[in-house]
Order: sequence, then C-alpha cells, then structure tokens
Amino acid sequence: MKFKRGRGVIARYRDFLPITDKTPVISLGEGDTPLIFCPELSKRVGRGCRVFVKNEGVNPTGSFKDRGMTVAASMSMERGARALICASTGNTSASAAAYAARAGISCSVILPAGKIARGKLLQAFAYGAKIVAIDGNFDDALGIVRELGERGDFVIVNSINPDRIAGQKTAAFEIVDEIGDAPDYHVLPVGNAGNITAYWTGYREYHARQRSTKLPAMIGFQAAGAAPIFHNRIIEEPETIASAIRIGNPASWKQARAAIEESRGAVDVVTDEEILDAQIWLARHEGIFVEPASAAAIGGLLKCCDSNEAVYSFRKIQEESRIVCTVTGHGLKDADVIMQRMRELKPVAATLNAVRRALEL
Ligand code: AN7
Repeated sequence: MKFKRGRGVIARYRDFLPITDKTPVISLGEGDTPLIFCPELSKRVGRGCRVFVKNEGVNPTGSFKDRGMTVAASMSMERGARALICASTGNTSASAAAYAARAGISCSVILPAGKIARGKLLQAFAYGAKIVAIDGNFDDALGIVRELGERGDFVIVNSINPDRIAGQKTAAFEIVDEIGDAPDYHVLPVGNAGNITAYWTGYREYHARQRSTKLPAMIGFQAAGAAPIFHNRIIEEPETIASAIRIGNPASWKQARAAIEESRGAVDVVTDEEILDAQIWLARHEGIFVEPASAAAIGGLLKCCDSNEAVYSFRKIQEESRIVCTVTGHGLKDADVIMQRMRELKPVAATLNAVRRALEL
C-alpha cells in the first residue's frame, strides 16, 4: 500500500474502510498524528518501559473525532444525505460542523447548555452549524438526536454510526505501522466509549491480518464524577471539569466492557484534581498541551505508577513494556480551565530594569 502522507485516513487505509469507488471522499487531511516518545513519562513508569503519546489534538479540528467524521461524512454523501446531526460534549460538534461545511451540507448540533468548552462552541459556530443548547446533559441530547434521526431528516454522526468507529480505528493502525507491532498497554480516556471500541476493533483487525504479533491491554479512564462503566451503573447527573467526558450513560458501554475484558485491561477513575495536575504536568514536562479529558489518560497512567488504589498497577509490569497513551484533544479548546489557574498579569514599565526585576534576575 502506498503511504499518502497528509491526505487523510481514507486515502491511507481505504482497504480497511467501508469506502467504495463511488464514495465522494470528504477529507481535511486528518490522521497521521505524531506518536511522541515521552522520556519523563517513561521515567515515571520505570523498569525500562517506553511511553508514547499519540497526539490526536493536532487533527484538523483539534481532536480525534476527525478520523471518524471523514468516513461518516463521506458515507453520508454517498447515500445522498442533506444534513448531519449530532449530540455532543463539544468535539464531535466541532468536527461534524467542519466536515459538513466541507461537504456543502447542513449540520445541526444539540449541546448541553453551559457545559461546552468555549473553543469547541466557537468552532461549531465558525463552521456554520445550527446550534441548539438544551437544559439537560449529553445523554439527554443524544436521546433527542436518536429520535430526530429515526424520522429520516438527518444522518446521525455520533459514534452510534458505525462509520465513525470505522474511521477512528485507523489510529490503532497508525500506531502498529509506526512501532512495528502493537504496544503492550493502551491507555485512553473514556466518555461515550466510542474510541476505546474503535481502537480495540483496529488492533484486532490488524492482528487478524498478521500486521501485529500481539494485542494490547486496553486501560480506560473515566472522570470520578462521570464513571458509569467503572461503577457499572448509569450516572444520572455526571459532573467533571473534563466536560468532554461528562457522560453518564455511554452509547458503546457494552463494547467498551468487551474491549476491557477481552484485552485483560481495566477501567479506572481519576479525580478532577488528578486531571488538572496531569494536564499541567504533561505540558511542562513533555511540551504537550492537551484538554482536560485527554489529561484523564495521563493522570490515569500516573495513577497506575503511583497509587495503591489503582485498578491496574504498573509497578510490576514486564520490563521494557511499550505503553501508548492517546491524548484526544488540544489544550487550547478549553482555555478557561487554564485561565482559572493563572494569576492576573500586571504590566511593568517598558524598561530593561523593570523587566529584569520581573524576571527575578
Ligand atoms: C477530548 O464530542 O463525546 O469515549 O460529544 O472530546 O469515544 O466518547 C467527546 C468525547 C475523550 C471520549 N476525549 O471519547 C463529544 C464526545 C475528548 C473527547 C472523549 C471525548 P469517547
């Protein structure tokens, strides 16, 4: 297969996708994201283990959703769709809006009022989506979207649409293609559980086609206040600073459970404090700035190293294991979270001395 860099996941992985010669390809050059070796994270794990971060925040709309959206939008066009719709905690709406704009069709997004990171809301507006905010949470919004979809007015592009999962599994392919085999562990945040489902599908498909010799243990992290899979019950009023994963009744719950069990992985929780600490830690130690939901995976990885309460402990893992951690969205999407931690900037005089003093020189 010829590797077509920067031309999107359909060009690169067409053989593994439901795309035909008749499918109009709607792409913004998504995928092919950096797999970054992280020396400081690796030190935290120890035992000669190597930790890599798959930085999905550098996709066209700043999150992993674009991988699935290129496939969902393209298949929708092939089927003659005129309008897309989704419920969203933010990133799906930004991505759907962009790909609908690219396809020249309309997009409606149903969002929980007041619970969308500002950058994501601005994206949906900029790309021209019809935006409806509801007095309810993501789970309520998805319920309404399902009903609207059944009437046939819209194609639903949430991850209940199998084309979304098909596109997102390409992230697993990229990882195997780059390191030459599957990693031993794959750590990622879990909200509606589409992504963990997609990665597991991708790893299994590549393994079945002998592109890898093993399968990773899938380790998912939920926010402590929004952890239905961990607690094994619907959370009626999910709450977390990581608004992207503020979900109480995930659509791909069963598939996520299956991925965790079949891979002998685990699901665990991280507190909001652990999430925010991990966000800053990653930015300052590895130079990678991610949104809070993504930091849940990093906080989770650190928990596996440090905490006696972790469901999965990395203290006794095999030496020289390879760990991949997916960070799902860019830090700039949720500027307000960081702003809250910054002190107000007071200007000093525009003189060398004043600046030297401010720099404590
Ligand atoms: C940055 O945009 O559900 O477990 O509506 O935006 O596949 O849901 C976003 C989810 C992780 C969780 N990280 O992924 C939405 C939405 C980020 C996210 C998740 C989301 P899934």
